[in-house]
Amino acid sequence: MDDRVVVAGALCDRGRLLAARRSAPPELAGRWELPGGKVEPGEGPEEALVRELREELGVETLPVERIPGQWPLGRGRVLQVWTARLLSGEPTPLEDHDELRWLGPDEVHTVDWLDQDRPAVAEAARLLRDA
Ligand code: DCM
Repeated sequence: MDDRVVVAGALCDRGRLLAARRSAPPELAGRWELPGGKVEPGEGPEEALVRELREELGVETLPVERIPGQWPLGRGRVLQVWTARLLSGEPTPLEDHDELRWLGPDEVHTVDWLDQDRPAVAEAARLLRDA
């Protein structure tokens, strides 16, 4: 069974991780996530991540490494997460989000992450701390 993959980015810059607050759909609005979206047919996951972060945040990014594991999202979808570096641009909530926040490794627990994002956020915080 091929699960449909949703990719998300643990976008890091100057020792901080980017958190994005969802504005939709209503059941997810107000919760925080690692920004990303669905991989389209024919697209590679890293290519999809770069596209999604460009569309949603207006930035150019470089995927660095996959955070091990994948997390079920329901309806046959799974979440996979890559760490990514900010190459250019200032993240701006262009679609799907209404607030962005850069969090240091000791601040990542200050926002209400989507449950399915929490293991990857914890690992990203650990990587930031060790960097
Ligand atoms: N999603 C998630 N965690 C993320 C990114 C997305 O749980 N870090 C979920 C929310 C949606 C689905 O993936 O159910 C598709 O995301 P989008 O609506 O942003 O394309």
